[in-house]
Amino acid sequence: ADADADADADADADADADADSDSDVDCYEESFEGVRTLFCMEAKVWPQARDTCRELDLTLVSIQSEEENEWLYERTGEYREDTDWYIGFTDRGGEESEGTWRWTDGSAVDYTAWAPGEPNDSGGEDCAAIWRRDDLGPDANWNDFPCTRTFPFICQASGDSTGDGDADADADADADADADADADTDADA
Ligand code: 2F8
Ligand code: CA
Repeated sequence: ADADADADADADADADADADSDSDVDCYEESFEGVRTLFCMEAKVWPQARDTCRELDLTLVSIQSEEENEWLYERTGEYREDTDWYIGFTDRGGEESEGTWRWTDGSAVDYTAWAPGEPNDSGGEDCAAIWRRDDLGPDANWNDFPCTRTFPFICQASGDSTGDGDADADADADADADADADADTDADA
């Protein structure tokens, strides 16, 4: 068992070394109203996308306005229009949090842009993405997906000057620990 523990520790050290090297993360950097916003091209399950943003000292994007949503729709279309893109909006964490959507950076939820009929938790869906379906415009284009789907993702600096830029870390850790559909993908992380 000790040998296993050592092997695990080595694997962790390798993962950390990878995480520390920003050059491993394939993202395009832009600015929205002065806020660093990264479009990261490698499709990942939601928990891994969240962790990748954290490793860059960012969070998955939170969207505060129609202007920002339209900008993101336009920019994601430029980088890859044929896929959906993860954002930092989730109701993971089991029955208690089902239906209570939160931003991973702790922002207040005062703007949403769900597509018609969404979020519907269809078969268990707790992670939101900008849904780039052809029939949806830039105004109402979010959908909840299973967190195990892989999509490219958007990281952003927190606009929160209090510095509590990863306010949801605890809730997320609890959700990670939950023995739900995310468990398998988290084990791979
Ligand atoms: O891929 C998941 C996705 O599947 C459907 O859309 C294509 C569902 N829509 C309806 O059930 C109307 C989405 O809600 C679901 O997220
Ligand atoms: Ca859905």
